[in-house]
Amino acid sequence: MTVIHVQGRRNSMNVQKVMWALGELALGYRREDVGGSFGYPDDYPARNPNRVVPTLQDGELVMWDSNACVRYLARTYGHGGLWPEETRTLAHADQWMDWQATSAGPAFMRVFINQIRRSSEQADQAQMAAGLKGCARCYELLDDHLSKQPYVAGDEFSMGDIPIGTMSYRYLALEIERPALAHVDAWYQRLAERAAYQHHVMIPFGRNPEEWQAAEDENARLQ
Ligand SMILES: N[C@@H](CCC(=O)N[C@@H](CS)C(=O)NCC(=O)O)C(=O)O
Repeated sequence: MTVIHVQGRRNSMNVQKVMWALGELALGYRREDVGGSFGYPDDYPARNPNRVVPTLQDGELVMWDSNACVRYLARTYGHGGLWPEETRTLAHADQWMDWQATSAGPAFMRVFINQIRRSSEQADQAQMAAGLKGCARCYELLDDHLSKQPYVAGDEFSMGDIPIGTMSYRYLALEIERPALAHVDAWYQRLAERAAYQHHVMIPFGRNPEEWQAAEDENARLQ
């Protein structure tokens, strides 16, 4: 049986994308706590010169960058499911993955870092305000898109939902200003019914650096 090795702490959003994909595909896996307060093994830079988590190993293949890892898993193990067979649907799944990485993700990180990872004294309010504005713009666009179809690439759940779905658990859980997002909320409810999403993504992350660290400790060793 295939056992995929993932290096990365359980409370990393980028690790969660890969774990969720593994869960959807019902693949065997072993996750190792790496990054954050767990630090990095000495051979990590040789495996991942980008020196962030996650790193995925499947047999001889070692690779990194979360959305690329999700694509690899979907293409290798999820034809007709996570990996849509129809080329236009596949193109849209791909598009929304890149959009998460290059548009929605950077805006969200400005919010998340200042709201959770920094103390209120350290928070950069200008960066936070810019992040909130960027997120509102991105989520209004997503809401409009999801008013026309149940999942980002069409009628079925696909790999396209994974990066933005992972981020959305946090965006919707934060105590921040958000526009009204009826269609995003309905899509999120659909994701929240999925066992792999519940297990790998819907993980409480606290409200401040102390609670964040406590949650990181609580999740150590959990698979
Ligand atoms: N583009 C990379 C970004 C990875 C990244 O920034 N990972 C964060 C965690 S979400 C990280 O490793 N932070 C440092 C650490 O945890 O030690 C990916 O998508 O995999």
